Amino acid sequence: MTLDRPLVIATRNQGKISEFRELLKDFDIEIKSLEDFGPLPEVEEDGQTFEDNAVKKARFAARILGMPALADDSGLVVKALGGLPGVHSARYAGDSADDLANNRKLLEAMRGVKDREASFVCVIAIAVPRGPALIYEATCNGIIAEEMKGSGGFGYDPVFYYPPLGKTFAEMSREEKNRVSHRGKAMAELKKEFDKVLIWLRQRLEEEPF
Ligand code: ITT
Repeated sequence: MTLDRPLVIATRNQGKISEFRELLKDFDIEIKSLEDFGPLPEVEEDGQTFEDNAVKKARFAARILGMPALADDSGLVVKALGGLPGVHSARYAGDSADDLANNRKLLEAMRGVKDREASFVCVIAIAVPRGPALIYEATCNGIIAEEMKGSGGFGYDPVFYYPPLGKTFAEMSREEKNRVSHRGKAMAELKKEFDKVLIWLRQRLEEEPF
């Protein structure tokens, strides 16, 4: 089963792009990301939930590129912070914040806090330009570390300690992280059904030529 056009991973986040390329490497489809298309209009991520934002990103990319698109909206939900940074994870320390600034702000907010439980959440949406989207969601539970550790991964990986393996996400290889992470688990669900998803995409693309 294949597609007559590429599947676009609707992100410019290099960390996500390389994780998705690894996760989809066994399928006979051409994968592109927004990085392959040069400057494009930006979608406003103003949804109240991960699902709203994931669908918005997937549909927007599908519409402007005329191709099926897969988008991921994800973030870190910290119990003691009432769920923050949550859907605001990418911009926790400000609109142009980088990963380091976000991690520093989080460690500062968590200084002296005993309850350090947190979960990573990932919602994946697959869409064509019009009509419904497919949704896959998964979480991964862990602990906010006292300090950053490790140099792999991206985003909050250096501060997300995963007790079953005794290390932070940033101390894991990509394969190791994909086996247990929120994104890896959501993708495992999607991969189980991927042949059916490709049939669904083909039908939708035939019904709605664009
Ligand atoms: P796109 O919207 O283009 O996909 P983004 O980086 O803005 O890229 P999100 O809006 O989904 O992505 O924000 C998710 C943020 O949550 C991301 O910037 C990271 O800081 C964090 N995050 C998500 N998944 C993560 C992971 O596996 N490891 C570490 N941090 C992660």
